[in-house]
Amino acid sequence: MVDLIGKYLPTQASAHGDYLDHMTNLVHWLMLVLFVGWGLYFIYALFRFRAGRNPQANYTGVKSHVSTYSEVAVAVIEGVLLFAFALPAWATWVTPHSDDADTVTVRVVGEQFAWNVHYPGPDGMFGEGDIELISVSNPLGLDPEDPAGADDVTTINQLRLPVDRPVTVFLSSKDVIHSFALPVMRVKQDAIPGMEVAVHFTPIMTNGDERWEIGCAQLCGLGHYRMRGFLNVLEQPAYDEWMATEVAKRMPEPEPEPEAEAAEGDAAVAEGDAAGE
Ligand SMILES: [Cu+2]
Repeated sequence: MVDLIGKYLPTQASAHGDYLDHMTNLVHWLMLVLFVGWGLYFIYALFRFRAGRNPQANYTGVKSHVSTYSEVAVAVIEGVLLFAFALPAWATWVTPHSDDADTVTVRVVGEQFAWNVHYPGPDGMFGEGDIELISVSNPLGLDPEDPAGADDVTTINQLRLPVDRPVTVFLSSKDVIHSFALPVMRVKQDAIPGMEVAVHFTPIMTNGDERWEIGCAQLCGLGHYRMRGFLNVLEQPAYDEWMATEVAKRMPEPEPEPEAEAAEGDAAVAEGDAAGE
């Protein structure tokens, strides 16, 4: 069953994904048993209670307790799946990562029909935003005056993450309910206007040549079908390089004055030395 289902599942690339796939397998085993069981019973009932053999209806009904026992058994198995597997699993991926310093934090804001991605930049702080400032060129409404936002990096439909580091996505929406789906990360979470929901996962492999999608898993309007982004998981150096390039685009000359002064000072000293000799 694991292999059979695995064949149809997308790549599994997150730390918690195997657990979830394991649960999917267990649920499918239960469904297979129920499907075959009910199917056999249906055929048996067609044959056993056929009109030819039962010209007169029987008003007493079934006296055996088999059906009660089997239903209790199914309920018990479902209870085990829920309490022993599903709830503990859910608890692990709604619990924030313990290592704060290592966690990559990203904001993702859904809109009709795109995913806005917002990185806090080197200072680790998200710049403030304001609904009033939202425009075509500023889809997140970031405040250009806010120093915390000066080094922030934003992208549309492109989520880049480093491999093997815990990730927390703060998810929200600008308009209607969307659903942030990263199939390869086994992540799916509704993006709800007015709420910020934290999503925790850890990518354990890079995407290499594969194209990994960000899907919207909630019918959100006419353009829902094209609300599609891409997830790139990179090695740490490649990620750092990309981030540095993006930051440089937004802050073309980081602290130009002190550097220039220092250079001038050095030159003056050099000239002085030369004159002294
Ligand atoms: Cu959507």
